[in-house]
Amino acid sequence: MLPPDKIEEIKKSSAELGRETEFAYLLDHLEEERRQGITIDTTQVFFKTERREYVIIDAPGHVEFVKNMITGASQAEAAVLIVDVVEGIRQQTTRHAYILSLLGLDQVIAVLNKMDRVGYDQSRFNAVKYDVENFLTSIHVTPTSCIPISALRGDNITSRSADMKWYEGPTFLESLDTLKNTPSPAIKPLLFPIQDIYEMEEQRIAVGRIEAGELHVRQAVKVLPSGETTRIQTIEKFPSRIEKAIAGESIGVTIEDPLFLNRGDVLCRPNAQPALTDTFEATIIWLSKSELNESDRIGMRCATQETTAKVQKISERIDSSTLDIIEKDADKLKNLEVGRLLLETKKPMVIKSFNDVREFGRFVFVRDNDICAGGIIASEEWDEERTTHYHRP
Ligand SMILES: Nc1nc2c(ncn2[C@@H]2O[C@H](COP(=O)(O)OP(=O)(O)OP(=O)(O)O)[C@@H](O)[C@H]2O)c(=O)[nH]1
Ligand SMILES: [Mg+2]
Repeated sequence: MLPPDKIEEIKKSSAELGRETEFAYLLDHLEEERRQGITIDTTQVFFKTERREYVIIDAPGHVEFVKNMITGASQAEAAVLIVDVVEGIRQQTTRHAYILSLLGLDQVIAVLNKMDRVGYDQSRFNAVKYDVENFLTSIHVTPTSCIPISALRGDNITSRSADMKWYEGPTFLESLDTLKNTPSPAIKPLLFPIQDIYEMEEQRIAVGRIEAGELHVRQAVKVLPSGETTRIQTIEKFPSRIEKAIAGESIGVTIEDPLFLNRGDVLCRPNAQPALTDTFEATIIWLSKSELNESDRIGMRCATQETTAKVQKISERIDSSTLDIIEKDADKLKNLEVGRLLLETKKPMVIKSFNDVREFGRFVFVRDNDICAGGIIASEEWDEERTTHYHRP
């Protein structure tokens, strides 16, 4: 599906850097990425099959860029975990897989790449497959398939490999088409976090994206955290006006009463109000050279809500690449470590478990204008089991 001028550009850039045609450059646009042969930033590419449309978000593997990887992964519905079959499982494989499970991404396709470099050997594939599946199972991720490929030569990508007749599973493309669509949260009670207020022609329009449920004109709504109630007067979906909007839509609303809505307010149904809480447990991955200490106060953003959170307790400190618990009741977290925390926020927040409503189940920590952690709200399934030790077979 690549347009010819794109292929030309890749050939030219590869030649200039003295390499064979490097399809990796399709996703690595930055000069620095091409020169060093690594991905730094995330890139999106679009394509479609007969079944559906896809957006691929390419994410970097290198440990220095975990933050970018998380940015990419947090927008995804499914993940493709690529393992070099020559190298087998490495630290970056386990760390990335763990982050996927941390983000609740449970649809994962594993591909074992560079089969050409091991002579398309079935036993090498089986050995690495065994490791990968064992590891993923230990963190409660079940790969939908595990596919031997050569990205360079196109084996088992869109068509079956002539050099791996022993492989009977799906090609990569076939396996993409078996992924399930994430169910729409429209059937849940309304959650509409307000992102901004536009003042237009004497009107105040509150804009944002509906994260759960639906909203219609004249519907009664409650504003959180204030608790005031009003009714929806109009729903604007520029440039037109609509009667009803559902989860996933970005809209603007005006209300019947002269209340002052603000960024960070959440509109819900008066009879289906989410709990407001200021104390909860969460799991985070800490991504800053400076440490996070117990009792620290740190900026927190969840959906459009912003507050300051105090770290009441670090109940576990976990190595993100081995999943080993380094320490219980720790007093600090270091770069790239995972922590289970008890947090207390300055103002009451609408918080949901990640499995319930994604946008209200994840958050970031901000210090000195820099995002330094990503986290999710511990759900019922997020228990001791998930942090069991992993031992390579
Ligand atoms: N022999 C062989 N080389 C491959 C294959 N797939 C990729 N490569 C080479 O491996 C190198 C790295 O490829 P990339 O696509 O940049 O790898 P990546 O996983 O995106 O790397 P990061 O994004 O930096 O983590 C490039 O030189 C590719 O040409 C393959 O199937 N066979
Ligand atoms: Mg890359």
